[in-house]
Amino acid sequence: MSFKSSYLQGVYDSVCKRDPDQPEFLQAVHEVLESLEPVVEKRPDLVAAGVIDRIVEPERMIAFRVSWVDDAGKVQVNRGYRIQFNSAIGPYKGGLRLHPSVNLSVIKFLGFEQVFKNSLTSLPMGGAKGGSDFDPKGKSDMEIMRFCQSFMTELAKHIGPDTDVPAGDIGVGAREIGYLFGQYKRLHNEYTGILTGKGLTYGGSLVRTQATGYGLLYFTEEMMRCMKNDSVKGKTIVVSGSGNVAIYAVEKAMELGGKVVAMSDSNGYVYDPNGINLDVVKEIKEVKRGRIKEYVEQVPGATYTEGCRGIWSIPCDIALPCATQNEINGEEAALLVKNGVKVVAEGANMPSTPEAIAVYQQNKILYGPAKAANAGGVATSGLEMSQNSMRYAWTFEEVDAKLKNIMVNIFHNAYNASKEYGDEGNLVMGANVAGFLKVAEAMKAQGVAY
Ligand code: NDP
Ligand code: 2IT
Repeated sequence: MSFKSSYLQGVYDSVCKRDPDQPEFLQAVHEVLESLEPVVEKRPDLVAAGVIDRIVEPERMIAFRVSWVDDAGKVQVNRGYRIQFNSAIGPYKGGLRLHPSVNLSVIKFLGFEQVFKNSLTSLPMGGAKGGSDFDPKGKSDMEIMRFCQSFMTELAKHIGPDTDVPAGDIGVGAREIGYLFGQYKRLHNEYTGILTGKGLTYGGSLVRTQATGYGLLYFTEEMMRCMKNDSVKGKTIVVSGSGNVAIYAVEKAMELGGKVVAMSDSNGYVYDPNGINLDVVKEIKEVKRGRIKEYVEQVPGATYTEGCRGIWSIPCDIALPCATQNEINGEEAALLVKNGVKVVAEGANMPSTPEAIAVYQQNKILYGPAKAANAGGVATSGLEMSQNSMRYAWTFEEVDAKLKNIMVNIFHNAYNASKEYGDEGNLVMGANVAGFLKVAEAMKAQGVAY
C-alpha cells in the first residue's frame, strides 16, 4: 500500500481499475493524492462530500475524428480530444497540444494538473486540456490551416467564452490559434474571446507570449529569495526545450543576470559556454521553424550533441526543464545533484518523474513544481479573458506587473500551505493542497449531483 490513508488508497485503486492503461494520468493522480494525506486528516467534511472521489474523474471527455486533406490531395485522419476536467471555480480553461505522442492518458494528466494550477492563479478558471496526435512538423502552412479548421469544426460545438476557453501548448502557437479563431468566428458569427494566446491585432493580450517563461523566472526568483536568501543573478542555468516556454524563460533569466549555457529540442542539445545568444535561437525557432543544431553553424565556440536527454549532464546551479513530461528521471536528477544543482523549477508540465522528485527532496534542492512554477501562462490567459470581456487592453507594463504579482503570491500560498499542513518548504505538497482546497470548497458548496 503506498498511501497511509486507506481512504486515499481506495480512491487511487479505483482510478487504477478504471484506467489501468493510462500511466501519465495515474502518475499525476498519485502525486496529488499523496499530498492530500494531511488534508484527509484535517478536513473530514471534504471526505464526507466525496470531493476527492469526484475530483479524479473528468466532468466530460470528448474524442472526435479530425479529417483533413494534405497538399498532395490525400485524405488524412487524426484523433482530437477535449477533456473538460473540472468547472467548479470557473469555465473550463487549458491548452491544446498537437504532437504525435498525444493520447487520452496524456490529455487527462494535463487536464487534471490544470485544475490545480488554475486554482493557484487565484483567477476564476476551471481545468481542461485538449489536442490531437497530429504532427505539425514538416507540414505546410496550408496543411496546418486545414487541420486547424477541421479540428475547430467539431471543437466549436463544445466550447464558448463562458463554457470552455482553449489556448496553446506544445505545437500550438500564434499561427494555430489564428486559424482556430478564424474558424470559430466563421461558424458562430460571433466575435468573442473564445481562445487565448490570440494575435495582438484581434484580441490578444500583451505578455501572453512571454508569460509562461517570464512567470517561471518570477517564481524562481521569489523561491530563491525567500528560502535561501539568494537570486538568479550570476547563476549558471540549463534550460531544456527551445519552444515558447524555453525561449522566454531564457530571456528573463538573462535579464535577471543569469547565464544560460544550454538549450535543446527533441533531437539534441547545444552547449554554449559563453552564454546562449537568444537572438540566434529566436531566428532559428520562431522565424525559420528550424532545428536547434543550426545554432552551432552561427555561433563559434558552441557544440551540438545528438540526443536531448544528455542536457542534464551539463553542470549548472539552476535547471529549468521546459520541454515535456518525464524528461528528467531519477538517474538524471542524481547527475544534476552530483554536478551541483541547487534549484529545479519546472516550465514544462510534469517534467520530473516521481523518482527524480524524490532525489530533489532527499538532497534538499529548491524545487518549484510545474503546477505552481509554470502557472504564469494560464494566469495571463485569464488576464486576456478579462480584457476581452471589458473590450479593453492593458499595457505591457500593466500585464507584466499583474503576472509578477500572481507568481509571487503563488509561491507564498504554496509555501504557507506546506507549513500549515506539516511539511514546511515542501512545495509539491503545498501547491497541491493550496490548489485543491479552493476547488474542493467550491465542489462541496455546489452539491453532489453536479
Ligand atoms: P513548443 O511546442 O513551443 O515547444 C516544445 C519544445 O519542447 C520544443 O523545443 C520541442 O522540441 C520540445 N519537445 C516537445 N516534445 C518533446 C519530447 N517528447 N522530447 C523532447 N523534447 C520535446 O511548446 P511549449 O514551449 O509551449 O511547451 C513546452 C512545455 O511547457 C510543455 O510541457 C507544455 O505543456 C508546458 N507549458 C506550456 C505553456 C504555454 O503557455 N505554452 C504553459 C504552461 C506549461 P521539438 O521541436 O524537437 O519537438
Ligand atoms: O499548461 C498550460 O498551462 C498551458 N498550456 C496554458 C493554458 C492556457 O489556457 O493558457
